[in-house]
Amino acid sequence: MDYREFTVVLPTLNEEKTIGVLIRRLLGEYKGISVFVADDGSKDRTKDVVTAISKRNGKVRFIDRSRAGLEKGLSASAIDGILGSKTRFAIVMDADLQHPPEVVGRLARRLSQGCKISVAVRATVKGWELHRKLISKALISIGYAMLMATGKSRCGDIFSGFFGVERKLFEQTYHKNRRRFVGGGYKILYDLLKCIANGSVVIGEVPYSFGVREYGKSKAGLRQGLYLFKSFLT
Ligand SMILES: Nc1nc2c(ncn2[C@@H]2O[C@H](COP(=O)(O)OP(=O)(O)O)[C@@H](O)[C@H]2O)c(=O)[nH]1
Ligand SMILES: [Mg+2]
Repeated sequence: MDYREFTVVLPTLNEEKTIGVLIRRLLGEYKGISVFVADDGSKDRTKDVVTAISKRNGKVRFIDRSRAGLEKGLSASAIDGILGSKTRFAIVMDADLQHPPEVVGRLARRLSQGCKISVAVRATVKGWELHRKLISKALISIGYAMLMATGKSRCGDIFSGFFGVERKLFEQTYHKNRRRFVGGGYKILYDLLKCIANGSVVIGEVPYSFGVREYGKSKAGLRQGLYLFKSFLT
């Protein structure tokens, strides 16, 4: 595998405890890979940790989105990272180690085999309270039904935050459908799927186990739930 064709996009908000470990693992396991950290003004040492690594490795980039006055949000940050990456493919993942770095290679392989999108599918989710599991299941059913009703391509985890995409496909889709991408939300993959021409892409799937967050705090909450309804309706 030639990892020079891949950029891992990492949206961050206060991930000082995990970001350094994650980037070093990615650089160690996937020779030649690029890393793009899109940060929304973390108040901890996230920026210091990443810029220290990027000084030694030109393939690691950091942007402080808050200084550029850009719209805040996980999806908005991921979009900037994908559009700003210079490689043929981009892989978006969380920076808190809940997305295992070893899955990146399997997502990359699917893309290099011809899938335009590859999705890490949560086969099990550890550590979520029952109410979060139930709400998630209900929302996934709604999203899935909406994709089905409009004849869109689907996959086993339409809300996954861990996926790879051919940059050209993303660029074209995003530029035609800018307003349908909800920057403040978490569900960029769903926004992408709902905008892609019917049945036009092959999606590769890689099952994995979504880990427990051991460091830092989840930023998911009611606000992201509301943004999801905006995603459904736009
Ligand atoms: N740039 C940016 N990253 C964010 C934002 N909210 C969350 N993240 C990052 O997105 C990833 C997933 O967030 P997290 O809170 O762990 O969501 P959860 O896993 O669904 O509970 C982590 O890398 C966060 O640092 C945001 O508003 N802006
Ligand atoms: Mg998380």
